[in-house]
Amino acid sequence: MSTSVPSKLNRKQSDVLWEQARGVMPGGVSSPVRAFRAVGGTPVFVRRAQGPYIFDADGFRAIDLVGSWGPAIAGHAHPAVVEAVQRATVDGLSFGACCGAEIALAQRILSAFPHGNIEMVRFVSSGTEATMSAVRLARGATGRSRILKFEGCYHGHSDAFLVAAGSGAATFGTPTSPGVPVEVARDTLLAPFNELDGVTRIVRESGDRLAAIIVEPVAGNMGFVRPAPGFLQGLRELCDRCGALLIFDEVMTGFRVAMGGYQNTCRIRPDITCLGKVIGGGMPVAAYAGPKVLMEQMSPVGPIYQAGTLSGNPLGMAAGLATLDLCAAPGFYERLGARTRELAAGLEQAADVAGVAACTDSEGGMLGLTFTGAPIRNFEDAKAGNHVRYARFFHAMLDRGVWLPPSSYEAMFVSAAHTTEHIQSIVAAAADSLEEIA
Ligand code: KE4
Repeated sequence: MSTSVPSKLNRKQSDVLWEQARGVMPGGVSSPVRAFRAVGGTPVFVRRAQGPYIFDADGFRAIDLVGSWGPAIAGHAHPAVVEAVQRATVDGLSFGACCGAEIALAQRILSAFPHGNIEMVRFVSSGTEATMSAVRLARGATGRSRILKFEGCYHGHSDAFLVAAGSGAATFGTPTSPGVPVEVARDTLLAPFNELDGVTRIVRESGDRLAAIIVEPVAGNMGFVRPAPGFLQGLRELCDRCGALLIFDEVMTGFRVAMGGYQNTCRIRPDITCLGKVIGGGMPVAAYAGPKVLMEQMSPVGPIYQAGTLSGNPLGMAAGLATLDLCAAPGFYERLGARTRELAAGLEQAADVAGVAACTDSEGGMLGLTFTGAPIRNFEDAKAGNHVRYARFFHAMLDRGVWLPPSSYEAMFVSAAHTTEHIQSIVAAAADSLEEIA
């Protein structure tokens, strides 16, 4: 949807690169959201990033609230992370063999989940691999084929997840993408996020065929949507009732909203946890994790197969360890959460002054801004937001040196490198921008 007034700044070099990119890569990008289809204009080409900033091909600097979609929690190119990766690099980039760094990062992750539901970790190279493998584990362990996901939750691009709901409370999936066989989609059920009625009916009618319920415990792919009181607990009880496994997709929330993840905040214990983003500190690292009795059903111990050339890659392990070291500093999440709440409050106040309907919410270092009159609770609410206004806000902020997610169906991410001064600059830019677009 090309809707907004593209950037007023002269981004000549980005235009040149954009032309070249579209000649050699589909849509000019390696991942669709980067193409600015939702906000219009020429995508930014980042030349380098440092701390809270990105620097684009035209030399413009912007305060970054995308943070590589979550990994840059310590700020871009943090010296400790860079040094750890440089040190690992000189010993070789990839072995395709066991290495001690995998054990160290696995132990570090396990230590962040002290409640007994996570005893083993398997590393993969993307969030998609993590959730795809978690579903295969759930299907293999239960001998069942159906899974249930929630509208508006995104779990990566494996076939089982590229399905849309039909009408009604909980329905069979229909493919949202060519290439996804109907037969695959029909094994994925959809229900509205934050509602238990549809899930309860599914469990009552055919819970004995349900392998897993997968959910983002705090949704970050339809904007930021907080779980309603009792929702996650209800899913846990429904899974216990029918023998399905509960999968928390914490690829985004893991080590982002708290040490470990949101499950440590909400105290609901999933059977399988998917992680990514922060645990790789910017390198391609993700993981799925759970109790030994489940995880040891994975090859080579058990019969359920999953593999990966670059899984447990030494550079990724080094970046992840250095990042989690920084996250383990005393008060890290308290400071990050306070800074993020300060931003959320500032944005909401700026909208209020400009007479623009907007809602914000945040958890740890993750926040959402929607141009709606009330907080969004599900995908229907998210779709009803003013997306044209968001697109205009995006460019107005970019022109003022603030880089927001190029889609209103995303969350924003604050890093430890964002100071109060950065937050105040963002809020000032927002006040100006909202006045311009109101
Ligand atoms: P990747 O395969 O992109 O590493 O992870 C997939 C994934 C799984 N689960 C959750 C909760 C996720 O948010 C993601 C990926 N997040 C998007 C941003 N919303 C990645 C950005 C992109 O697609 O380019």
